[in-house]
Amino acid sequence: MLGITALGGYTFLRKAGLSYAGPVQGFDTALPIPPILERNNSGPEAGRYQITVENGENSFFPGYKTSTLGYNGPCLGPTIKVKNGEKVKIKVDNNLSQKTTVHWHGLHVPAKWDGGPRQEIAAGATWSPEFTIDQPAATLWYHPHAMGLTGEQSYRGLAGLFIIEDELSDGLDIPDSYGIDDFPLILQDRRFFDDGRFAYAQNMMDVIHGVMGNYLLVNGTIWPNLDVPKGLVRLRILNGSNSSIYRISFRDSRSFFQIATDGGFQEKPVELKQLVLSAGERAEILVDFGADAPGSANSLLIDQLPGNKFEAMQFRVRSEPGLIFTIPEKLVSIDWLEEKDVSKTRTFRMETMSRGIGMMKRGGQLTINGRNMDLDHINEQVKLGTTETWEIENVSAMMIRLPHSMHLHDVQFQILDRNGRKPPLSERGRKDTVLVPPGESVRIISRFDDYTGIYMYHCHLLEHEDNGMMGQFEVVA
Ligand SMILES: [Cu+2]
Repeated sequence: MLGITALGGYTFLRKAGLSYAGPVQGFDTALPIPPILERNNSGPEAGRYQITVENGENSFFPGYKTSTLGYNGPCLGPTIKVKNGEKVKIKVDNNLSQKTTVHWHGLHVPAKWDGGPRQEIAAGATWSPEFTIDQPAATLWYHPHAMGLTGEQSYRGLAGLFIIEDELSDGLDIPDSYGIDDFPLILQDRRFFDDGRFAYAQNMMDVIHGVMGNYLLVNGTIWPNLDVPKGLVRLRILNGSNSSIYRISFRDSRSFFQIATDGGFQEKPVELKQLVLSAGERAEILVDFGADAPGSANSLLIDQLPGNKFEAMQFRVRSEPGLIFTIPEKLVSIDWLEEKDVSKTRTFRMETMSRGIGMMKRGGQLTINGRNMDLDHINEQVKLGTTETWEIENVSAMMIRLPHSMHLHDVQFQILDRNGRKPPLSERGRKDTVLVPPGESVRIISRFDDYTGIYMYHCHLLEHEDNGMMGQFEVVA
């Protein structure tokens, strides 16, 4: 049932109930699984891949059409799946009528192939990055990152997964059959005008708080269902929203096991009943449906913090067991970085100036260390091959308490502490994005190896990023 709600002079589509208890749709669309991007060649030379950024049209509701952006299709993009050590050449054709970029979020690649705002692809142009995968198995992703356009282009549909496998992941006895017992879940919330168009960033509140949607999309679909084997299932979860923080749980409050953070496997599975991911973060989890009755249903609940509650999708347990797996005792060993090896400590103050709200749309009031993003200014210089501690503070003005989500390009870091305390088990591992709640301080440690050049650090709440909460660090020899 669709209703209409008015907000700030605009009218939006609104579902009848906004709580779990409220009426929901029938979960009658099967969850689409993004296809694996096929190589255009075979043999030992570099794998060649094609990505076309294009305009499209999608029907999120029966009878409504939404104009969208997608990679190789109308919405989202194919999953790129490669092995560690593999050399890849990706040809990106920009068929849009505006510039874009393709950023490999979480990948450790040379600065010129990073796909940040310094690597613009003009309308109609082609960009051909090539790099060798040099990092452990992980669920990473790719998305646009052009100056001032990241939020809108992402909102309209541009995002895809980038999965790396390695010998360790191949050797683990866990589900890894893509689309059979190993499922990607790209979570995004969206708001629509009453004619079905995406309602992107219309007022100041949208810039400050991020654009909060009242519909939850899983792999680009509202209220999908997924048939799962009666056994252990692996979910690769991406918070692909623009600015939301999600608390993820199951309708029956069952336990599940987190096995990976942003940048790869954790040392051992972490038992959880709920998991919080901020915009840009990923986690892999194992869920056991082995004791569920065939034909029974469960659902994935998502609380937007603070905001809507979504019954996002339904799992339906098949009668066949699938392959038999158990939760492993141990996953991998992580090379923990140590503070004794740190050669430099830096502080990053993420700040919102309440006095400047009226100016925010022109930029300037969402800052890091008092500065707005400037492509002509290098904020930090980092020496190649060194280890650093970055202390990230969320300085909240009296009236405005906003969360931020700090993302570093180039590296996977580790969280040393949150407000002086060790991070929760769910955050112990390789990370590239970290939630920094209002008033809090997070210390991370990272090594800057292999590549010199200019990379970004920024808030991954995309409306904050687009309004200047970003800076550049240059790795120098
Ligand atoms: Cu932010």
